Amino acid sequence: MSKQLPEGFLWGGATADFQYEGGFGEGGRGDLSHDYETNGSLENPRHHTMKLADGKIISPKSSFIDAEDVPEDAVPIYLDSQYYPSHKAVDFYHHYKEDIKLMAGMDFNVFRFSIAWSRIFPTGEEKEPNEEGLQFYDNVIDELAKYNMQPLITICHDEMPMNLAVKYNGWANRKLIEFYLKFAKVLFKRYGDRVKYWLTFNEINAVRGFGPTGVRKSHGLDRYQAAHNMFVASAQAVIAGHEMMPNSMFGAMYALSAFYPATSKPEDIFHNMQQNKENWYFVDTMGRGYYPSFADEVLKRHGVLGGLSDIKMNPDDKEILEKGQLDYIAFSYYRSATSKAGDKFVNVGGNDNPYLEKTPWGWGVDPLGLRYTMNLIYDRIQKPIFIVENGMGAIDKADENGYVEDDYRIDYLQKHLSAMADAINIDKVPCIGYTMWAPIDLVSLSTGEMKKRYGFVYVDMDDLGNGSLKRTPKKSYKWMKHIIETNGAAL
Ligand code: BGP
Repeated sequence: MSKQLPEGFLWGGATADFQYEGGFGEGGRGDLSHDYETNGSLENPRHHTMKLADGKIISPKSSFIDAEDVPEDAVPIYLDSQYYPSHKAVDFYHHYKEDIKLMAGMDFNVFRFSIAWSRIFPTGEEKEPNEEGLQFYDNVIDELAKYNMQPLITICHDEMPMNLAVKYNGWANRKLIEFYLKFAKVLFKRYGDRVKYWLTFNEINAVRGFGPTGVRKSHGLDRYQAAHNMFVASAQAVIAGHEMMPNSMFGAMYALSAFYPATSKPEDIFHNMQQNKENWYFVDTMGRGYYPSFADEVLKRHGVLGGLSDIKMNPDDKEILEKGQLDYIAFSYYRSATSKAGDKFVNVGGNDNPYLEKTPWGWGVDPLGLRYTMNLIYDRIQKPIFIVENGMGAIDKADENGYVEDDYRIDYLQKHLSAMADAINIDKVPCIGYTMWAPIDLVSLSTGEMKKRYGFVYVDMDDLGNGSLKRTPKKSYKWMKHIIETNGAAL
């Protein structure tokens, strides 16, 4: 079966402002929760560290730390004498013309990026937006237009202005809906004439962004109250967006690893169905416009014993969710994992699958899992899908010119894109496009380091932010250009 994709398929790359942009403290940018994000490792003190009441300094191992694991008395300390992941990242802020030209060199026709909320509203509470911040993204969008590349804008990629995190404790507070909607409408008004595709949230099922450290919560009322507030914010943005931009299309993005039952034991298969409901809770509510029948069951599993009746809702929330349901379902896919009876319920991760090779970070490499996930989502929601993150984090070794022979990345992508083409051409799953994470090397979210590289283009910078920032195409750069210019036929 041909791998050639339908005419108009969108091929591109995906990034996130705090991992890519830099420009910290420039152009009126306020502090973001991810400037304090608990990334990092003790051996790499540049990452977000926290001070305990007794003065002890801790540096949580990763941004995937759960709020429950952060000591009550911990407060983020802001070692501005040290390099933080989001402060310089790889400086897209000053390199955007060069980077967009490099992406155009691969025949990209779409580029996914997020708007740093605190560039537009530094504290989140201002009445008027920051013009310098708006101007930066105007420049990016206009530069993309020079190469006929469509913007795919993520309104909120896990973060928020630090002030909102500290003052309101993030999304657990319904006030965030009002702040978010003000932010979104400013974007629609300013960019709506040039932007068709929007994502209201990144990986909303991870529910990140609590308190000053941006940690996530995997259990408890806060998590699911925050999720509800985000559902309402997303739906209201979709409603407003459709009114202000009649041709716009809205998705939200979900972290979707494929979960398989660890064995054919009925208990494992049943548990796996329950495990998948952890994510369908989010996909169904926003993709169909109402909470699924099993919502109470998921909530009770996570300590919300009264189910949906424990979640604070306004009388018109139900109608808002229905009217503001998504136009398409976007997701990130990196790996698959297994689950078995008795396992803790998680929204990503799961157990090792012994049948899969692993990346250096232990992520199971499973191209067929991508085709499987595409089918699962489409069968469930019957709306187009959009793969907005997929890629391989690897330890790239550059030669003296910065060139990397990344055959392993070509292999990973070839297999995943081939599986994607089968889902589209054989299984008839409608897919709007594919944006690879991440076209230009940038800072890893879970480690806060440069070591874990994804790009088609190598960036000369180390884990402590030292380097020339020189960009050098890797071997995969030319390979991807050929795949795109044949619209997949060369897969
Ligand atoms: C997803 C995030 C991206 C990106 C990706 C890769 O969860 O949406 O921001 O970071 O993970 O993960 P990492 O950077 O940890 O390798």
